[in-house]
Amino acid sequence: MNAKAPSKDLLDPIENASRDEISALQLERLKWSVKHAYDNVEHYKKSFEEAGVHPDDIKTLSDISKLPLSSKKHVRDNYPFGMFAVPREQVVRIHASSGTTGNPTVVGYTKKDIESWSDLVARSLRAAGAKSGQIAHIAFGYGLRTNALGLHYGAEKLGCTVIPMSGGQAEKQLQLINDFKPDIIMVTPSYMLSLADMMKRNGMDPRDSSIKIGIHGAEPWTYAMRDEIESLYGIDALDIYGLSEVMGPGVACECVEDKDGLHIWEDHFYPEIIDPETGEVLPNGEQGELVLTSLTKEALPVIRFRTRDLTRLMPGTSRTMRRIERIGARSDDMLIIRGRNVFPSQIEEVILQDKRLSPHYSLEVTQHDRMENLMVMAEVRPDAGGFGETFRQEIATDLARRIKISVGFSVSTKVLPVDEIERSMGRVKRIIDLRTHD
Ligand code: DLL
Repeated sequence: MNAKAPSKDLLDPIENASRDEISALQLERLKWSVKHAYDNVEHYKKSFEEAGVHPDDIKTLSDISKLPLSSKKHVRDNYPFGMFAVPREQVVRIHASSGTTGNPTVVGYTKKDIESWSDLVARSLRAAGAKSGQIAHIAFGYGLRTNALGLHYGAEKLGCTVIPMSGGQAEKQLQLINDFKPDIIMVTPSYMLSLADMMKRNGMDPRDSSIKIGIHGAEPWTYAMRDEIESLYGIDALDIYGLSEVMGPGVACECVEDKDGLHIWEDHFYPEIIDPETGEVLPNGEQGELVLTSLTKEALPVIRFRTRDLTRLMPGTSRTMRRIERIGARSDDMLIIRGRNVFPSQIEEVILQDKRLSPHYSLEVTQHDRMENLMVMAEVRPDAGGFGETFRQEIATDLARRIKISVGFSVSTKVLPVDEIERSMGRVKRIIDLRTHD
């Protein structure tokens, strides 16, 4: 895998620097970032002191493991601007998460941070196959969240003509896709599927659209889902990753040459994989929770930030920068049913093995007299070869059997008629947990 030819289509030569060069740059930047956080953010000063470490203890890259881990909770606890490492006047942009529970997490950027972010998104888009001069339609929501604006600045930087369509308004999306003829679309994978449904309902074939590249992220999606999107539209569908606290979209992205894992932009972020239970750093290649340290951020440096995303580190391919495996799940997305663990992506894979089932599904967890049950609700495709109750029941029985083999325990299944599963209008919500948690 590592023997693949380097890409000839890099935006930035650093993407293919030697590993020694990358490590040397990382160490120099890590020392700066750790000192910057310690000197300017009360939280880091306090937590370093409690752990008995000082920025001067960072002499090699592996010394990073001496530093305490940080999390979303610390950003929340210091609401709104307590994690900023520069005077507020130097912060040119604020973003915030929706904050459905507790305070929103607030993130800030200096002018230079916005520049780096745009550079990294431009680099990501180029890796995904986008080119200067192409038209890019952005169907992520514009607003407080980092998604759309981050991608927008990067696409402009790359030299694209950007259409800031924003999320929702499916009819308008279709009209602009038809009339403006974008080459690239950026949207969640689940909404990309919803758009294809809408097109078909309006008598359009998604394969006839002008779109050549789909850049998708902000939620987990499987390889089976990628195949589905690629064949529906006849495009290359690439995975882009990021999170607000660490920057926003563009921390890592797949390259069109390999479509196999996401290159993490290691000149700006230092990745580690830890055991989510113990916090121990895991050996190279092992699956665990991704922890990221920013190396260049001014306004909101993050040191050993726990992403909760489960993945593993892999060597580079078309670029020397290492890859993370596609994020199958977040540690907090894991469902525990009758003491057995299951991730929604495992169910998704089994559903998509059956060509009679659409890629839309939802999972409902219930509890009766302490007995927990997982109900998998899938939906028949219009061209499944039947619609009736008996036909759907047959598929449901088969689905239950295959899920049991895959996840190791019994679930209930229901296969609904065409279009009965609620469609994603942005970030999909697949799990309905009706259990009463004490
Ligand atoms: O979702 C940033 C983003 C926007 C990434 C657009 C890609 C495209 P947050 O709202 O802070 O930021 O949510 C971050 O979303 O920790 C993951 O759990 C999940 N996530 C983001 N990208 C992917 C992906 C944006 N490609 C959280 N695959 C992260 C799986 C993803 N999960």
